[in-house]
Amino acid sequence: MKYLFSTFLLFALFILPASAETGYELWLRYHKIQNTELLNGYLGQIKSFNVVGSSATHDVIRNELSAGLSGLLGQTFEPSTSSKASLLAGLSDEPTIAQYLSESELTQLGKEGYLVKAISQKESSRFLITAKDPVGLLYGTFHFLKLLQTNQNLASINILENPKVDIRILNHWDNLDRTSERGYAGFSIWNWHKLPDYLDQRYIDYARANASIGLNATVLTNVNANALVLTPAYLEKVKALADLFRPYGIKVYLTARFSAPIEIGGLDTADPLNSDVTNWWEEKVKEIYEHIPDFGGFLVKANSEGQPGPQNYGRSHAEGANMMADALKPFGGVVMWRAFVYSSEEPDDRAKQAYSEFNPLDGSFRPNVLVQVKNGAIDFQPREPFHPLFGAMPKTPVMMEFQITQEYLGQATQLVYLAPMWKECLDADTYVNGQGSTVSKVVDGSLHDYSITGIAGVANTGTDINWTGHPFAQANWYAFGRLAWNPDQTAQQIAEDWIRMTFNNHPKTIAALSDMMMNSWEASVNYMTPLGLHHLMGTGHHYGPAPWVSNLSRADWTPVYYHKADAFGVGFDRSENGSNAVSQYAPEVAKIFNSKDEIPEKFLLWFHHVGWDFEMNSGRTLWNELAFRYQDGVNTVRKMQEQWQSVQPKIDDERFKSVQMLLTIQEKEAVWWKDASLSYFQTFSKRPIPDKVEPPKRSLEYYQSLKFPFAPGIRPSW
Ligand code: BDP
Repeated sequence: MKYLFSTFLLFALFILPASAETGYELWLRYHKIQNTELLNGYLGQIKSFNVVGSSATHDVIRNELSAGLSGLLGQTFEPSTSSKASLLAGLSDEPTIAQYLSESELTQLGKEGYLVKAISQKESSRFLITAKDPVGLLYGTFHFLKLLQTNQNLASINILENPKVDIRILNHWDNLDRTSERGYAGFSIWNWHKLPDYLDQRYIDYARANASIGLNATVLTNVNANALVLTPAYLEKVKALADLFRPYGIKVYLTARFSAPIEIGGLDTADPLNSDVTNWWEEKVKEIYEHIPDFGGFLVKANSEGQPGPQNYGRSHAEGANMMADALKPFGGVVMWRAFVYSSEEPDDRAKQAYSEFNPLDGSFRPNVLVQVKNGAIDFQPREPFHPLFGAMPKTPVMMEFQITQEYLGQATQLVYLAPMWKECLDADTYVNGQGSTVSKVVDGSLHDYSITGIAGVANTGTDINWTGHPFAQANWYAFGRLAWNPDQTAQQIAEDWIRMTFNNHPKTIAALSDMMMNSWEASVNYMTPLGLHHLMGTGHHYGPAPWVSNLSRADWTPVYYHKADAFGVGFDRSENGSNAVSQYAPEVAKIFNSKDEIPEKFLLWFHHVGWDFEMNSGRTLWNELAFRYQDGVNTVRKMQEQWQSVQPKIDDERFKSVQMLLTIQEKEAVWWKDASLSYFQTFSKRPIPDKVEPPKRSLEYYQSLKFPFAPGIRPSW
């Protein structure tokens, strides 16, 4: 027995890896730097650190630097109090720090901004991290650790950063029963039942992860809201989370169900102009701020997909939003009012409805209301042209809503790096104030001089050990934070940083993984919805292809409404001759979108119904091009499989196998999308599958028969 035990110990010590790479650490892996040149060079001169000053955030910084420096540099680091420490961190008005700062550095440093610089003297390298507020100092600390993790040369480092957007927020579509709408990584990370007394370590690690990428806010609950979260018992729980997140600079927000005064307030109306209703909200908001003095405010989905709202009482979205904004104003809170609305009666093109509803309301919202607009006018489809509301509300802060969780982009079985998609939208030119009026200038407030700005991402976190289900889905959380901080960064740079921090700094790893990531979104668009097609997914769960579905309770929930395939061709005519959705864009943009010949082909079928034999840029007919795109998407996934295989020696077994299996699933799913879609569209085009395109493996009837009653992420009532 004794022998057996010691044999096991030996096995455990020498054969099992020191710590399994579960992915739990995310990009905050502080494993010893492998580059000995760096370690023996100036990094070796980092012997001590001193975080000057005190606050809960300062303590967080000390812990992070102890863990980070000890792990990365391979020796124990404890906080020191020496003003000669190799790394000094502190607010810019601390005398120990101030002596190293110039006037111009001080003027350039804004709220939440930071400065990281080398203050080398003689032969010894020393470094300084400073900011005007503690959270800026925390951001600077994470930046410094990132420089180490990514093996950058620190010798003459001098980085001054300020965030470009004020509210950088995650939206959790999490329910109080711990299910997560459109969540593919297990249950909600909020354990409401055990809160407020049980404070899971995950909450802290969640806050660390967000702070490390500059996120400063979170909405804990689903936009399809449950009013119970506003009751005293739940507010205690919310307070517990808010208290934990505060040192990390993260403010808590909640979704507010418009009918809460009826459901939990005992009133018989939620009319925003009724004084009992306004009083109820005022009292409720007061109660919330007694629990959470820095509460951020409300996110509201109203009169959309069955949610209650002001229109139930004949009032406008502005009247509803302003009522809540007035209640929040004395405490500095804001309302994020969603523009994701489409009427159940309205026969108009769904893509036009949000603009039609909100554009006339520009100027009628209170200053503490932001209108939250999805990147595209339909619904987080694999690719959408930018939403026409960007640029169309100069007097109302319009904030961006991206979806990090991959509801329509492969859920948790596909590697799809979303930063290139977000960049395509942010970099798009609205032309509203002439050339260069990009969406990112709307979002960062510079185009219309907004007094408050925001960018939201629908979170992809869950209870899975690696947080996001697919190991590469972590990159989307990471990239969202980085782009929220500064929408002008490139998707490639963000990918490279993430790869270095999450995997390793080997050039082969970086080259292979960044290539896979950078091509993955275009590939997924090709094998799901090429050339501007959209909304072709399975009903309810949105998993897999179902372009044939035509019989749902509303026409604009069916794929056939969107692709309009017939004997002539395919695509939704939104040109002047069709729904005229093009007219919602500035004339320069509308002109291009309106023309079949000028429009970029990626948006062709979004705006036009095009004949099967229409000649594409490649010289192929539309039908052949469609088939080629589907095949191209599949081929890219196969290439991704090879690229992953090529880095096997550089990746730990655990994550290697996990991604390998997921890529096998992705390849099958890509082929399935191609085969099901082409078999279906062929019933209209009546043209052969071109050479070099693999013919569908099964019959159309087979694809139509597939059912997925337990696909994840679906709301039980859908
Ligand atoms: C759709 C989702 C649905 C959400 C809705 C929204 O399918 O679950 O409730 O968006 O954003 O994409 O409100």
